[in-house]
Amino acid sequence: MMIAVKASPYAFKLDPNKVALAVIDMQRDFVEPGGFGDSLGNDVSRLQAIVPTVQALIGLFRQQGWPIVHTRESHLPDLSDCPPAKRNRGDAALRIGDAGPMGRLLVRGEPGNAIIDECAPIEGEIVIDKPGKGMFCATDVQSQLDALGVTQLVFAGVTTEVCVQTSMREANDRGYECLLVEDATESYFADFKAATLAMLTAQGGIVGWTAPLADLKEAVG
Ligand code: TIU
Repeated sequence: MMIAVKASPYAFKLDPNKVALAVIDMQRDFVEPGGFGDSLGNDVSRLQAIVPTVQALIGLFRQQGWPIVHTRESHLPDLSDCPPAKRNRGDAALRIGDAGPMGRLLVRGEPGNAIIDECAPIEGEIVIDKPGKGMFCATDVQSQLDALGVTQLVFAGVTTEVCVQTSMREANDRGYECLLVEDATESYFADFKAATLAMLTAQGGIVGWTAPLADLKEAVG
């Protein structure tokens, strides 16, 4: 039985047997001082405000027994999966792979690359290390979702217009119905978040739907 969630631009029909949550890049590298996001000159404190909401959303999916995918933006220690075009981008003092206060920036296994404790995956949840912004680029997430029969993805995480939007667009092109939880995502730039929500839902939901957590919770009951 479908669950109608009040959403923009119109109700999202959630299928409890086909839905999964995708929590994008809730990592120390983006949320804490001394990580990759900070090295790019961003105010990382903006992202910390959504942590309780992301936690509550994860809790809702756990309570329902629905699948959860956690992603990490990360590179192998030898950076063989980091194109020079990515590593050389920008003019920051520290680049991907350089040593920062939480270890090497955006490198798999380093302390700063971990998902923050509040959102940490538990046994049985899918964890995807991705070298790109989108979750489908150079990962096996699609086959893992196929194995579970997932056709709908609820999105949360950081940052709204970079890894979250890219992942949602990739998912939309692969045929998933996508719902972004408005207060469980954040950007370093308030106006970019607002613009992203608007552009995803324009034209009858050209990329998908958005809704606040309260409306998802109310619908799920
Ligand atoms: N810089 C920025 O806004 N984001 C990223 O580099 N990665 C993610 O969004 N995870």
